[in-house]
Parts: sequence; C-alpha cells; structure tokens
Amino acid sequence: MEKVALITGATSGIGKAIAIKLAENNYNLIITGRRNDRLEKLKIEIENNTKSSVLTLNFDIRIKPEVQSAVNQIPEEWKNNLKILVNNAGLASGLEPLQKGDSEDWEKMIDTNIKGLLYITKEISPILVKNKKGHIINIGSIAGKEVYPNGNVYCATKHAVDALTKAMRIDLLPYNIKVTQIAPGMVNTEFSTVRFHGDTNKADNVYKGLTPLFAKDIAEILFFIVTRPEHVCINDIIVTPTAQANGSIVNRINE
Ligand code: NDP
Ligand code: 8X3
Repeated sequence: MEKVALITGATSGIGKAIAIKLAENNYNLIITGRRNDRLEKLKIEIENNTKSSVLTLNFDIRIKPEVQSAVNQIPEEWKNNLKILVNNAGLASGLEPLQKGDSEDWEKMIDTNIKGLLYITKEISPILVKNKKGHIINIGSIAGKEVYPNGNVYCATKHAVDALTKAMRIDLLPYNIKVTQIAPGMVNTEFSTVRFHGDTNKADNVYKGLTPLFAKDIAEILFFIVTRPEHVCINDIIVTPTAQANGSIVNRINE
C-alpha cells in the first residue's frame, strides 16, 4: 500500500472534494464524518471510479473517546503509510452579535473547530512522527485572519486554527512534518445552510449576485500544496472569490 490520506469531514463540501481529488491521484483514503450513509456512498463512488481503497471512520470529532477509538481501528498497514492529515471538519453555527449569541452555538463551534481538531491531531501526529514524514493541512478561514460583524465566535475559533497551525509547524519541525493552512473566503458548500440552522433561503442569499469559490477550487489548491518537492512547505494560503476583497467586502451584481 502506498500513500494514505486522512480527511476529516468528508461527507460534504470541501472535505468531499479533497477526497475525490486525492483518490483520482492514487491516494488511499481514510474519510471521516458523522453521517455514515454519506461516508459509505462516497467509499463506493471512489472505489468504483478510481484505483483507491477507502476506509470509513464514523465518529463525532467533538467526543474525545470516539476519536481515539476510531483511530485505534485503523489497520497497521494504513498507519504505516499515512502521509497526509487534512483537518477539515468544522462549522459555523449562527451569525448574531455577541450580546445576542446562543451559547449552544458557541460550544458547537469551539468543540468542533478547536477541540475536535486538537483531538484528531493528537492521535494522528504521533503516527506521522513515527513515519518520520507527513503533512498536516488545516482548513482555516479568512475568518481566522480578520473578524467581521456577527462572526465573533466563529472568527475566534478560526483564529485559533491559525495559531495552532503555526504552533504545530514549530512542534513538528524536528520530525520532518510539513504544516500548512488554507484559509478560504466564501465557498459554496453546506456551510451557510449549517450556519443558518437549515434555513436554505438565508444560505442562498450569502452567494447571491456573485460567483463564490467551489469546493473543487480548494481541492485543487490542496493538491498543489501536497505535490511540492520534499524541501518545500507552503505555510499559508488565503483564497477568496474574485468578487470578495476581505471578510466583509464583496462585489455583488445588482446591489
Ligand atoms: P460543509 O458543511 O459542507 O462540510 C462540513 C464537514 O464537516 C462535513 O463533512 C461534516 O460532516 C463535518 N463535521 C461537522 N461537524 C462535525 C463533527 N462534530 N464531527 C465530525 N465531522 C463534522 O462545509 P464546508 O465544506 O464548507 O466546511 C469545511 C471546512 O471549511 C470547515 O472547517 C469550515 O469552517 C471551513 N471553511 C468553509 C468556508 C466556506 O465558505 N464554505 C470558508 C472557509 C473555511 P458530518 O456532518 O457528516 O459530521
Ligand atoms: C467561512 C467563510 O467568510 O463565512 O469560513 O467566514 S466566512
């Protein structure tokens, strides 16, 4: 077995697009998420259309024992060939001024985007250290580079991802492990539907009058990053749609 990549949050959006891109390029995959039906469907799709093998791990990244027991299920051969960890699972929940915010939304974001990312990295990074090689790619956000109105806690969690990316790069430096952050602006996935608690009208409005990024755009960037020569580590990439200047200024047609 050659080249294994583990992608968290592969049931949708950016994680799913990354899984497909890496499978098309001969990576075997470990894909994770809570929606097992989607994981199994993606496994079949990839195994029918590429030469890659897929292992599915169905768990909630917020629950430490679930993360630990899922990683324990990975067969030794897969662990020995694990080269890439994509920390992608994440979400925004709510878009309200802080004083009106819902603490359940805050906890969901903190538990997923910060604590979940830490739990899986704590389990996987020793495997990469043992393999004396590896690449961790954290999916941050433009919300980790600046803050925008009502983004408060989501922005804080993505600032944490920004800081953790830099910290991981230092701590894993002696072990030949690359650490990269991709920080996208607006990508049209299920992200906004989740942010607005299932309100698809509100979600559609986010992308109205502009061409957003698509999950495939991020997958292509990730593939470029992981195919650089051994001595090259891309630290950080901010990518927005052409119609987005920063976290809060966009150019909409008919506005
Ligand atoms: P989607 O909602 O389409 O996908 C999110 C993925 O994360 C799903 O596969 C979901 O799987 C997984 N996930 C969420 N919560 C958990 C959990 N508790 N346990 C396990 N998996 C979980 O959104 P995107 O693809 O857009 O989001 C992917 C990443 O990209 C996130 O970190 C997001 O913050 C970031 N991002 C998104 C941008 C955008 O505009 N879309 C821009 C910048 C960054 P499941 O529900 O099956 O568990
Ligand atoms: C997702 C992009 O602009 O909604 O991280 O924060 S944004």
